[in-house]
Amino acid sequence: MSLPGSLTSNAKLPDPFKKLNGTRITTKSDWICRREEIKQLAERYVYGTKPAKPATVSGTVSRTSITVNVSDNGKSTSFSASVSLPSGNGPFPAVVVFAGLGADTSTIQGAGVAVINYNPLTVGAEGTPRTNKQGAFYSLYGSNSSTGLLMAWAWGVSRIIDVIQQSGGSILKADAMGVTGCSRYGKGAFVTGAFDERIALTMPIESGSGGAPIFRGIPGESGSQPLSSAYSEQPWLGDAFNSFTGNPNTLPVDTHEMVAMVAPRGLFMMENPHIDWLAAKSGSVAALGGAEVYKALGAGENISYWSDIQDGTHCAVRPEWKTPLQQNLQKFLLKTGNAAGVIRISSSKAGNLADWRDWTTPTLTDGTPTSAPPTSNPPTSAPPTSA
Ligand code: MCU
Repeated sequence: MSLPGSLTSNAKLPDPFKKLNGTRITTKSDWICRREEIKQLAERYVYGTKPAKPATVSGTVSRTSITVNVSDNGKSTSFSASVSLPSGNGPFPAVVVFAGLGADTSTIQGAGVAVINYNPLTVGAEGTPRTNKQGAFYSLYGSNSSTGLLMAWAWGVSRIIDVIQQSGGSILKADAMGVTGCSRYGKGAFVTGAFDERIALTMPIESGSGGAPIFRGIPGESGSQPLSSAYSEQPWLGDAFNSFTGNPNTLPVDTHEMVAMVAPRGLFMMENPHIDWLAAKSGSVAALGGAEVYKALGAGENISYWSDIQDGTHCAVRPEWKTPLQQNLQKFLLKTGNAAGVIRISSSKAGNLADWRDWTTPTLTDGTPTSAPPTSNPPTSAPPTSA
């Protein structure tokens, strides 16, 4: 695959169904290749590269903690996360909760799902210049790595999943894992779910600029955190994003396609319309745009978006999100429910997808990819990879 040599300005959201060679995908299987293109664009222009699983990943899973030891490039590092199990015997599904902020952990545990308390700052520290990034990720890949903190945090979660997969599954189930976090950790949860197909349920909360909201929407959304601010406040985004903070229209990718990268897996996006800084209007467009890919894949019921909330406190635990949270946990982690996804957009921050797209949503057939030789039993969605 060759990435575009020169970038052209496009005020509309890039067509998620259009391949880099200019043709549009026609089958559900084609999405596997198109998703890979989006992934590579997002790494190159937005977040920085996510290295593949390192040569050596080892560690332990106990009823109270997970340790991760990693070696790559002749360097070694380790980090850990604490575990809180629900009542019962297990093995349990689990949600990785970024830094505890804003997540309704009592509802998660009450549903019979374990909480893995993940401190992303040990993997990618805040408060450093871009030229001297710190944390477990950067001790392996270099303090001058151009990969931003969000992707470093995502890489850390992927290594936790590696260890759980290798653990034999007597305590935690690697095939029933979710991720959540609020605010800057909502940005992290969003990127984590997009880039690891082993994650069954992704739940970003109030992620704001640099998270789920479409980049193209930020300059025109009154009071939202400017892209230049999100880029410079912390090295969350990759260094390459610097070229786009003044004009996101030249980005060959936008966040509706990161939403689409999660498809057909479970996605529950929670946003706050009461704080302009959080860019919920642009967030609604990301959800609506990405939902078109979910629909085309026949998975329209797997995405939820909810910004219709009363209390404007940033990262509050909210009564409105409790039932949909339980339904998402049941459907995607516990496998005991099948509730349809819910889209509830606050009227005060409702974006209009029609304003943002010049493409239509195709009816994808179940056929074999147009770009690959026929197989006898084509997959309808991308198989899990060891991301
Ligand atoms: C929404 O996430 C961020 C926001 O991007 C920052 O500008 C602000 O300083 O912090 C928010 C946050 O993480 O709050 C906990």
